[in-house]
Amino acid sequence: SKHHQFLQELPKCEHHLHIEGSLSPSLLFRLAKVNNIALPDSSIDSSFASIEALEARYERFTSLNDFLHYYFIGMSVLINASDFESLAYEYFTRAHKDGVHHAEIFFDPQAHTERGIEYKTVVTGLVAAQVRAERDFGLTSKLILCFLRHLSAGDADVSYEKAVALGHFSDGTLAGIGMDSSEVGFPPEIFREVYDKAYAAGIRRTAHAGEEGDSTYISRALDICRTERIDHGIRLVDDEALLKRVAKNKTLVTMCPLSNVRLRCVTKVAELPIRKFLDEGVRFSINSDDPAYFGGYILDNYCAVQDAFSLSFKDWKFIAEGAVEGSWCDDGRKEALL
Ligand code: ES4
Ligand code: ZN
Repeated sequence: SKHHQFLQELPKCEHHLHIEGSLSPSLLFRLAKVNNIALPDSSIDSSFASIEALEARYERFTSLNDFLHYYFIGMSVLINASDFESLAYEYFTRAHKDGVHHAEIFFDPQAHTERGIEYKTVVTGLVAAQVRAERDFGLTSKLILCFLRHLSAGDADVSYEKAVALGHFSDGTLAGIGMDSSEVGFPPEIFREVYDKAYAAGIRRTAHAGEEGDSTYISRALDICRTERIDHGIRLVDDEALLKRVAKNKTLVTMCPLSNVRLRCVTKVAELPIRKFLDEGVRFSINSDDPAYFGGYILDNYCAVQDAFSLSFKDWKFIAEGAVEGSWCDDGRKEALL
């Protein structure tokens, strides 16, 4: 439709994309074969019988944890720097096609170091893809180091210090830190110390909050971890005062509509508080989260929002400008993006 042409051409920034979540079933099977990685036996989980069976399983996630089980198995096929480079370059190619001009990408170093892949291998591959994407498409990008919240605060600290020691925060490779994985039962304050260190060092901070967890996960991320963004944040609607505070402070909420439907946080996109956020002036961006798992890349998410809310040109202008303003790039790049 003509709206979707408009949405394709609209300059976009992506702020909520787990690079490991852009691993398609076809690349997963291909890398399992070339790297000689054993996937679960299909007599135990028939989802691994074929690409098609795995794709079908991805349409039936019942929760965040149900998804995460497949997400962690999937990334076990990533071994060499070149695997991470291929993965990220494929993502950038698709993002460019969808009209993304700037991307800030989550990655989960602990999920790789835990299985014997060095932090440096991961970053080397991702950076190689970033360099090619900027050269080939003019697409700028940054990495955001995420802590797995089902692991300990001590483990998070080891991951953080590794990045600090390699100078990846000071040299601009990493735009900041985040936290992801299972939310309920793993509140933000577990990671208070490492967030305090990042704050003291002037390193930017975000956290997944209010996806499956209630609105107190959002207030605790803001108050205790002093996050500058909230990833998902859909439970903001349950706390009117908190929502008004987020609007006033221009805190960026990175929304992922198709993810929220697939993980059954909402039953349909129309249930998301997008109209409320626009009316209250909450700054938010629309993102793809784990596009290979959730049935859509960023433009699919933009289109799903348009189909559900019939937004005006003015609404889209507010969203697009807010996404640039909320980006973690320098002012010169922001001016070019606007
Ligand atoms: C994630 Cl959708 C989502 N939520 C929390 N953690 C994640 N890691 C990858 N995708
Ligand atoms: Zn996410």
